[in-house]
Amino acid sequence: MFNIILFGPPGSGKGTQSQKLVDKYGLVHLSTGDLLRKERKLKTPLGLEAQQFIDKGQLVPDEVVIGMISSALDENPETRGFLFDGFPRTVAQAEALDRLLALKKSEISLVLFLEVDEEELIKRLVHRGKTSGRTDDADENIQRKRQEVYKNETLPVATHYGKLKKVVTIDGIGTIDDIFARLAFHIEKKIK
Ligand code: B4P
Repeated sequence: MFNIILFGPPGSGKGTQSQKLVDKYGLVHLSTGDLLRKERKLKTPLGLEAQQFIDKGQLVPDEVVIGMISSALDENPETRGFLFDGFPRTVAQAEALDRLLALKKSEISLVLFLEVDEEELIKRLVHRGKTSGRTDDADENIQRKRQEVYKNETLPVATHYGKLKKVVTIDGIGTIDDIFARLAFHIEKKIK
């Protein structure tokens, strides 16, 4: 299996690029943000609990998202690989993912790290908030909180995979097509 993590701060374009990458490479797209929003829409107990964290710009507890990913891996036994988008967001999630993949005799092949400066991120998310209807996009204080949580809790995930020499940093500023070309270049180098 060829498994990719699309990594980066909130608003770096993970969701935007994931759509294009799964179309091109035939991977299964696993976005914990999308899975949590689906649970909320269905008003499941998990979705309602998760929303309380999301609305404050905090991370949803590890055991909740790890459980969701574990089920999604089991539901797709025949895939050629997964694209993880917005997961893992803590080192505990990364270690759990590594264990789940090892059980399937697989591993993370590549971590693509989208780098975007903070002011550009806030600008994008405030702009997205005008149309997305997402409660966590609604105000700039929540955006700043999310960036802070990213630096404290999520950035160490890059160090975890950096030690395993799996991380490639990509400039996340430019047009959506330019950034897609940069990502595709590194995927193709690795697939060969
Ligand atoms: P997510 O749904 O993962 O979303 P995100 O980080 O906000 O955005 P993303 O990076 O995907 O940016 P996008 O493409 O939309 O997380 C939401 C919340 O769920 C988290 O805060 C957390 O509470 C919870 N959660 C999710 N996963 C979790 C986990 N594993 N553990 C714990 N909690 C978890 O792009 C942003 C905007 O920029 C868009 O408007 C887009 O159009 C624009 N844009 C994209 N590319 C651009 C470009 N090149 N130039 C200009 N604008 C661009």
